[in-house]
Amino acid sequence: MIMGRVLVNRLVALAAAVAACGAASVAQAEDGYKLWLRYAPLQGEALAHVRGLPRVVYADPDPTVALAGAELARGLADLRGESSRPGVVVTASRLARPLPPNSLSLDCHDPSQPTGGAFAVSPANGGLRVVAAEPVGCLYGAFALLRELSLGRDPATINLAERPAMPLRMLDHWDNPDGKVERGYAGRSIFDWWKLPEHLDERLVDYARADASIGLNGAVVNNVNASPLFLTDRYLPKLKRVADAWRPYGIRLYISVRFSAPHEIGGLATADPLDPAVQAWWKARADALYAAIPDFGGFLVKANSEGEPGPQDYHRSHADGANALARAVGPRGVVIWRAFVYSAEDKTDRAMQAYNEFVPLDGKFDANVIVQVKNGPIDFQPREPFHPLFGAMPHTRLMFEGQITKEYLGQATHLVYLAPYWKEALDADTGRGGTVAQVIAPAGMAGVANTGSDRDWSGSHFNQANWYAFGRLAWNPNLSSEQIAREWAAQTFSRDPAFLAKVVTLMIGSRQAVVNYMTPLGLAHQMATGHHYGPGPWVCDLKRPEWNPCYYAKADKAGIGFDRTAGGSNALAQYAPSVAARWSDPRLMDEDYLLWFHHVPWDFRLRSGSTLWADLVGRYDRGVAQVDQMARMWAGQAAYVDAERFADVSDDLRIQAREARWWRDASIAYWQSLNGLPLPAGTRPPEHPLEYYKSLQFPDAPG
Ligand code: GCV
Repeated sequence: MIMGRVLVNRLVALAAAVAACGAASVAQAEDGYKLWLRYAPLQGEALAHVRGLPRVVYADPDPTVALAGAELARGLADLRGESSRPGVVVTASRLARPLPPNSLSLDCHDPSQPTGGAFAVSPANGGLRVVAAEPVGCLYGAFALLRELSLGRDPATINLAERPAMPLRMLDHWDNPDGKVERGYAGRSIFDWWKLPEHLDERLVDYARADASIGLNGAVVNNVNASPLFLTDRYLPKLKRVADAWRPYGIRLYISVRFSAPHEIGGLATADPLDPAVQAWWKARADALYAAIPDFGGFLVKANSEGEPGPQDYHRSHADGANALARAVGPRGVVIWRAFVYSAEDKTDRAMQAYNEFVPLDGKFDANVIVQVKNGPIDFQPREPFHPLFGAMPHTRLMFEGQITKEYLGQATHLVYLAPYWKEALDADTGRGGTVAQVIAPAGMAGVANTGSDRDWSGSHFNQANWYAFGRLAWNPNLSSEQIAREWAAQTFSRDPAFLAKVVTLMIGSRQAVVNYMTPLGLAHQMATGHHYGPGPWVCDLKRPEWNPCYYAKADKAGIGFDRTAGGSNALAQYAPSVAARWSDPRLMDEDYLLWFHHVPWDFRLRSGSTLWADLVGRYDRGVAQVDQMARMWAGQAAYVDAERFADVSDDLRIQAREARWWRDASIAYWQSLNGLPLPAGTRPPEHPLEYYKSLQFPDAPG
């Protein structure tokens, strides 16, 4: 965030507050730091309800239960508009039974309750009771109760019984030890490894609290393009300090490891996973980590991918590599092995390589190995079909990897709400015995984090919604995108129904808008190489073919699209027959995936009757119009949002509106240079000639 703008916004907000002095409800300037945990004072009947709740919270001295009690007392005071009078937390070694009347009680060691973070909340004895088998269940229950109350629910009607849908609910940080964040658009890393272990930034505690509030329970603290530093003795006390701070919030710490570390920092001649000395080295490192951090989560590995070292360097398989590390970790934790692989030598369709590599290994991974699969087969594109590995490895635990940081979706500034995007994959029927969400249920979900040192954490206020939504979906993938958007917007901005109706609509439509102005009709990877920000469909001169946007669109004078049918790469055959059948006929299929699977002529007729060319241009135009509409909707919300955050979002929408036009114009200019077709009647020509768009350079792009 630009300091000058922040300062100006603050002054504007202050001026507005002074001008409106005396008015009943002046929204105070906010910088977004509090995320969705603002607990803004309730009003009317909802206020009367929380004021009627007891002020005493009964907890026990377990650190997690104590946190839950304090959160409840503080949150209730804020909701009552009495922040200066937080309730009292009474701790006992175990709660007395019967429960004290007229109390809020946290009953957190009840063996009759399910384990794994489950909780129940119900009215009891004139108050409310949160019950769980373990302290962390109570913490989740306290946050859930506060969420319900924040949304205006009458406590007398609150009856919750929840358990997480999957055991691992994680964030992966692509943060480097020097503080830079790969594909990070929210400032620098939140981890200051240089000052640790002596200095622990309070932000790391606030981070853990935010994660816990949405049910997340793990974080990988460093980039998958991993530095071996994290395996050195020097980093042990640093990692320990963070893990200790996170433990009460139920967040387990994991690290990404570099496969060649035994050779690079261990002084061994090799990192061959079948070499006993290498195995002993990994075991010793794991033992040292567990001695410092008894609940250490485990290792995340990117191997033989994009130049990272891996077992194939020693003619071993991914299973050999993963199992060597898994045996070092043992039953104490897991090894999460990424399936994001594609090679410079392999000339098969990039979208097929992970499946080809991993399916033959099904059943060969140790029980504590989890294979982590991106939502789609390429790389977090605005729209991809679900990854064909889901459902295709029935004897291996598979985990879902989504990208919260919007590398290919407008990064910090474009407003794109990602819940509909992730749900498209999670809800997809694999045709092999369940949806993607069902396939991953025994393992979990990991989201590439969008957090950074910016005051608003995520580079923009609406990007916070994606962090929130990822946690909520990992907790329960059956939640609707609308419900999550409504919850988030009500807690983050305003509970006013008129505001929520507009903002939820804006959020829900935003994903299709970005698809329309960037990569409509199943196009993918049209972003300029390197920064992945703006359009670069013309790029075709990079050595590795699959790093060129032209590889994905396969456009020429005759047509456009990647033929993945039997006549082409036959990637379709990697899906279950029932799924492949849905996408095999370009005339009958869901046109959102048309050019992903088919190469068609420019005059191909879509079901609407228009030609592909006319429809494509129409979709770019629709994307631009959708962003304009989003900006108009937001412009009408000034009364509901503090001036600072209102201005921040307005500025971002202005950038998005300009850049949606840039995407549209550059793409149309390029396709036209290939097909030589006139624009459909009434269509605005691109603002500049193609050469202008090609000449744009962004050496200063973040991430
Ligand atoms: C961490 C994409 C990104 C890379 C990222 C890689 C991955 O290629 O552009 O920055 O590397 O995905 O997921 O490993």
